[in-house]
Amino acid sequence: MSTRRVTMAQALVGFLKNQYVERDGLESKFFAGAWGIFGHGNIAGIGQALQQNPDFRYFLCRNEQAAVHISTAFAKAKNRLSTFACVSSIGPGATNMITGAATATINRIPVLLLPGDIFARRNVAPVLQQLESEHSQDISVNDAFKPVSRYWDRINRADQLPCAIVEAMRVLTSPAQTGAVTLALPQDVQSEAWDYPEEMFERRVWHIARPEPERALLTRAAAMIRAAKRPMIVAGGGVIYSDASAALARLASRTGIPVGETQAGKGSLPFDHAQNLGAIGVTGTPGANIAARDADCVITIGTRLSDFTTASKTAFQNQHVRFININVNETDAFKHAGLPLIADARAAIEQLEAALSGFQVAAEYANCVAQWKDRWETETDRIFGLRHGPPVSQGEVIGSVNRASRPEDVVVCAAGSLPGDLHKLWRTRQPKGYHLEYGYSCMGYEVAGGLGVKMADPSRDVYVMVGDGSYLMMASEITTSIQEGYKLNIIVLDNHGFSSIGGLSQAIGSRGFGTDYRLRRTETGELDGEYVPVDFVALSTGLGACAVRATSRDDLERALDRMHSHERTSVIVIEVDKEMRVPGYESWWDVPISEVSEIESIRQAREKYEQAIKKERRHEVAAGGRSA
Ligand SMILES: Cc1ncc(C[n+]2csc(CCOP(=O)(O)OP(=O)(O)O)c2C)c(N)n1
Ligand SMILES: [Mg+2]
Repeated sequence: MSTRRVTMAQALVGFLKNQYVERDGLESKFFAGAWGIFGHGNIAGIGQALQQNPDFRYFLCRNEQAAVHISTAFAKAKNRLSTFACVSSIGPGATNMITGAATATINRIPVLLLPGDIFARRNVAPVLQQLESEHSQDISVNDAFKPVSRYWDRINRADQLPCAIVEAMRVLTSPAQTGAVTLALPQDVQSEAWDYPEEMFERRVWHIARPEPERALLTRAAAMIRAAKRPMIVAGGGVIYSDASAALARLASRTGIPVGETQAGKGSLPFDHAQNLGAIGVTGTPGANIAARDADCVITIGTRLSDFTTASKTAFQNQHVRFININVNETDAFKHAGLPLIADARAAIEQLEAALSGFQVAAEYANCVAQWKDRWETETDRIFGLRHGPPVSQGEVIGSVNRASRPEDVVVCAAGSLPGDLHKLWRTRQPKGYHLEYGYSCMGYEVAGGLGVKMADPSRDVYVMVGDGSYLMMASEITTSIQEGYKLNIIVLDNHGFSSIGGLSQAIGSRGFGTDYRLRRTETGELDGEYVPVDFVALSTGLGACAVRATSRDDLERALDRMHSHERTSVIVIEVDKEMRVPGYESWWDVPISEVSEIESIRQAREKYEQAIKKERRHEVAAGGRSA
């Protein structure tokens, strides 16, 4: 066997740069390079290996958490067919990546994390940044990656690497298993040489399968749909990752079955497709939520059925409702006692369409769908057309940005009140036009995520819409976008704190406690003074962006216009009225309220809560579904 004597880190980089994936006959490189920050825990190992492999590009970011968000957003925009590796030193550099790892894993997006680790040889311990333990020397902060990784390993000997990296690749390229994969790299082992088999460095292509649904279950599913009076489809992220939008559009058009979209699934259909009722769930449209309420057969495709989609299990109220779950992931396919079609979304949709040939929903139901759609367009126009303030309303700002963007452009967002409003209002015209990280809803994802999306397809303009709270948490990657020459369009909606959690606080009777950015007043000892002054324009220009403030709607539209001519990352800061919210429609979310309290408003909220929770269903124990 011919071998190559290289360090463990050199072998790792040598392997990663030769990994490819193939789906539907199309091949692409799986890793677009590595993001990260060096420290003593990786500069001499992975850092040196990256330096001698310029064809595996190293990208320097400002925060390791951001490195993972950039990579996650890139991989999501690439339908999980490509991603980055993320490297860090030991200790804080490594643990900064844990939030990113959780974000990737919860959203089922592949990223490879390579945190440095303490010496395997141990004799010099405790090294700088080492967590010591009395009961084991086989522990480091990197053990904290275990619950947030789909595969976790520590390379304690150079010759362990080949066994670990093929497992890492298996998980990263598995549509059902994918998420963050962590290989912890002790800093001494990174620099140790071994005679690695030459074969390890050959080009390797990982096939991404499109598993087909089981025939017998597909036949049963088609029979269930044919017998249904009010069938409905819930489209999740899996529709988009599987590139199944065109297949779904055909199925919906031919059968007339309406579609509700989850956050990850928004964009599955263009907003004006005749069967697209838009957002479903807590942040859904009235049409989608009424359709869900009464549906007797719900066909879910590529969704985890999170509480935002199921309105905390209150969305589906028909006593006879049954679920058919199309999902590559077995756990998801069995949810709600559904008939499990464990399959690729596109393969299953195409086969279902064939099995449903000639089937159409009743004319009366089709009319309802058309009316709901019309009414929703009118409601969206009303919200976009408000002339509130100044400060203007958030809904108007969304309307202006939506109009300023082209169909192929992408809106990026993650946390706050914007995700719900965007879910309802954004008119998505292409499957990749709506990029929401709403699995982990991680404040700080927005700017970093925007950079990942832009890198995935520089021909699209990226509009990052971000609240002041999230912007303050991590605006740092503006600097990185300038370093790399990727232009982002960032709209900062400043409402001096948390509109989302502030609204929730009102709803639970807590009157906004701890959700405004206000100065502490000596008289009261509380945060109830003037607003904390923050100059977001100065912050943005300080990081290297062009930035302007807009105060009115006309101002905003002029600034959006001018944004097109800016060459580098550009920021518009606009104050929005926190109290002028987009309403909720026909839905509910379970946030438990104190059973006892000294505050009257909390007692009142609790009473309402006790009524509302009665609507929660136990679909998981329903007979039928899988045994039907
Ligand atoms: C990292 C992180 N911390 C806390 C939260 C909980 N949280 C959700 S939204 C929100 C407020 C976001 O504020 P901002 O970005 O200004 O958006 P707004 O609610 O004002 O629209 C908080 C604290 C979160 N999602 N992520
Ligand atoms: Mg805010």
